[in-house]
Amino acid sequence: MTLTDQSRAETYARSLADPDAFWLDQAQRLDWITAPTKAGDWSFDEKDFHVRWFDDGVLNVSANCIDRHLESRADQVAIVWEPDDPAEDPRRYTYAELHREVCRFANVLKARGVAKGDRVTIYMPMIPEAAFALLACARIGAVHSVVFGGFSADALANRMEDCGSSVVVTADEGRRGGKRVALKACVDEAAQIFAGIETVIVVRATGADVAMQDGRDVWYDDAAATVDTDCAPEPMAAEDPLFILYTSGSTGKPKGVVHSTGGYLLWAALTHQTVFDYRAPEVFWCAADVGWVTGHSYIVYGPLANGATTLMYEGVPNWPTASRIWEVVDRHQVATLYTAPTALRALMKEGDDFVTRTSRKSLRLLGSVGEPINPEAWRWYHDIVGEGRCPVMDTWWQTETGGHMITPTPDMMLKPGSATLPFYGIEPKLLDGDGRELTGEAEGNLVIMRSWPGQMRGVWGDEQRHFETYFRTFPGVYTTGDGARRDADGYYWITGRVDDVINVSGHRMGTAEVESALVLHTAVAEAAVVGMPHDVKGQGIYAYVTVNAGVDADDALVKTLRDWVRHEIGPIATPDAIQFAPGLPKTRSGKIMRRILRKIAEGDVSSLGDTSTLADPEVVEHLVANRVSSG
Ligand code: 6R9
Repeated sequence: MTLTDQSRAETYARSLADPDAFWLDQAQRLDWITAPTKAGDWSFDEKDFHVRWFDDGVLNVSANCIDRHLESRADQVAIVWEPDDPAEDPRRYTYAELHREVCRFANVLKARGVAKGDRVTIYMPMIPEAAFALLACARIGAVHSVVFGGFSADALANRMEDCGSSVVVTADEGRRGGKRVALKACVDEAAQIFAGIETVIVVRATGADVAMQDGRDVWYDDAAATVDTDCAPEPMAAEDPLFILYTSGSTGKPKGVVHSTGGYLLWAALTHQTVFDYRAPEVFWCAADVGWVTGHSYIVYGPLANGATTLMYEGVPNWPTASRIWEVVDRHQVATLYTAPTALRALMKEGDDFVTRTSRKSLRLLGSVGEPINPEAWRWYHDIVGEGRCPVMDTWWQTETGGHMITPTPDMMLKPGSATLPFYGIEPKLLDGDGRELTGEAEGNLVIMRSWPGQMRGVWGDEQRHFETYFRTFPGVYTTGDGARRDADGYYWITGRVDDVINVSGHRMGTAEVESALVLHTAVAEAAVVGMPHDVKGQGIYAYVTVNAGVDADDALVKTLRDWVRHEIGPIATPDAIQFAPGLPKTRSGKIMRRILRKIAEGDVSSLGDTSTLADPEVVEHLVANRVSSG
């Protein structure tokens, strides 16, 4: 590999100047059954829209993440698992053991009739079997769709129906922060909603007594006892889909973002290696949940493709105490910790003692992801957690991008709060609202000019939606939905979403989704949801609700509606504030003026801007007078 001996700027310049040579060279990081002779083949033009990478290459992702390491590191730990309860023992799986576990899981899936191209839903707690399930799908060419264990039965059913998945892998229960999560019961509820659920594979995680339905439900242990521990990896075309992951957009239902086999894996592996300067067998800890893209790329695929020891943590950062995350670092001698600003802000509030009473000497590098990191949290992470010796990698990317896009590398000059510079092959630009390029120091819509290997390949079952969402607003470029500022050094500062997506604790939530859930309740006539600043979560959810005639808009209803949304979507969608509104500010054509609702939610009522197009200006006065604070 030629990367390590060249400076970032030189390598970056080469990646743009001769992309074919650069990417075919990079592709050698992977083990190919048939090596590709082509790099990128793509067009963002409407009439010829397509994105393909390494099109004639053939490989298997699980063989890249496991089998190819067996010769040199069979006995190295691949996955170290830290349980929710610190009194319990961690579990460790070497690469040899991982091979056995994944083969067995793959054979269980096969025995239940799962074949190449079939969709398998994974609805799991953070236990090693979740990683085994992902890799088992990859091994046999099944397309996995992980649904975060905090999503509701309804959300699970919708996602299964959307991708036509009849098989779900789950556990009896999950555990987080000392609490139990009834996963299997949720699957049972989902099966009442979506009748297409034919097979439920249940991993015994807590030993809870759960109902099992004959013919449909099977205990993983029982099934695994009857299968072989070897399973040949399925040869896959580079462009075959590896997984679907649902993510929220500004309109409609969540989209099933589709990622490829070859390009995605290369992107995950290259960014993990380069951005974190990964050195095997150091322990790498990405403290995300495998239900989000961060978990896919930086707990499972990137680290394992690089022969890393990856840490999987079942619990939450602040349980049983605010020292837990640092105790886990010490217990497993973690070299790199990759987490979200929301966790840092929550821990920061608890005081430095919880940090300083731990050692953290093993830490070499820190990472941040999921939302803009405020300079104060950045400095605390750098100075207190890392004692000034660990560079902070603030990595900007999205579910759609597969891996890091704008990010520092450890040798660079850093600025607290800036994601710094584009990664290899990434050519960002800032555009004004009319699509004109802004040069030099500027702030505008962040777009990406050319394709990269980790780019999403489609929206499951809806090619047109892919184009409309990302390539319609500004023709010929990928629109990120984020705003950014570029400073005099060319460094990028992400300012947040410019669309109707809010970022709650680093998790994406579409305002339209929360609105649809609210209006499903019989008490609600109309609802409008916006983001509001929140000192720990980054953004909170502020809902304006108009109730139906005869309904009492009281505190009891606030609680009812919060519980309702929690049940409809999941706890992460629970509104932080609900304001009852006799009317919503609308234009004469009936369009809700969200700009005004956002300002009121922010408490910034002195600058409501132009309200002359409002159909009924008095509505705004009422909203301002009755603004609620979160709680
Ligand atoms: C990886 C992930 C994507 C959205 C993205 C942006 C925000 C992520 C960020 C960041 C500022 C960072 N975001 N990382 N904003 N600085 N380092 O989080 O994917 O869940 O799809 O969210 O998150 O707004 O557009 P996803």
